[in-house]
Amino acid sequence: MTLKIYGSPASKAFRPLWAAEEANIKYELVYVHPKDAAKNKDLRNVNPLGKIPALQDGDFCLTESLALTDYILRKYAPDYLPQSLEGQSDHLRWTLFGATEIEPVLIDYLHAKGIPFGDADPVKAEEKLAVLRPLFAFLDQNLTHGYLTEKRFTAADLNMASILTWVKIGKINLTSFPHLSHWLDLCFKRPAYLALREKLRA
Ligand SMILES: N[C@@H](CCC(=O)N[C@@H](CS)C(=O)NCC(=O)O)C(=O)O
Repeated sequence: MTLKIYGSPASKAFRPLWAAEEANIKYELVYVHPKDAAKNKDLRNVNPLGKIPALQDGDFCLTESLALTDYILRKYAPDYLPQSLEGQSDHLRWTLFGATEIEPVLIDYLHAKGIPFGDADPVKAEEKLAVLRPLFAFLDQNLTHGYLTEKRFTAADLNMASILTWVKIGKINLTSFPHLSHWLDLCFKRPAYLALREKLRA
């Protein structure tokens, strides 16, 4: 049975879709718009909370976008997982740092910029940027070897870069963080990332 990913590409479903492209597996995107998620019966069979993304692989169902990327890569492309104990701990560290420290502030920042809709609040946007800058500086310092761990692209990079797609959407200027900026460019130029963008455009 083909692995199914429920969600819309413009949501956090982009994360497992990217992982599936990196793993080069056959998968089906079951399109569910966030607005319709709560009342979509098929989705609720996979995720009773009615949130996207959700994954179904045979009898196995899973939720949480970053758990989905981990599952896909661990099962279908295990080389993407860091091999060393330190690398595995880094993977967990960066995934948690991205999800708990960076993402909530980034989302607040976007809302303060009026994205995706609503009134912009420039003062609040600047406050949120002031919180983000030291977090970006910390990432920058940890990217001097090119990638977040094991000096190669791993699941840790995929998770962090997929969280930082919000940086692109918010057009945040990263020139003060050259390592971070270079690394993010490399991530967004990966063949699997570009192939996914192309597929979604078609
Ligand atoms: N922590 C969850 C967040 C899931 C989530 O909030 N998904 C949003 C779209 S990105 C959603 O389903 N919204 C619809 C709703 O809450 O009714 C994850 O990373 O997968």
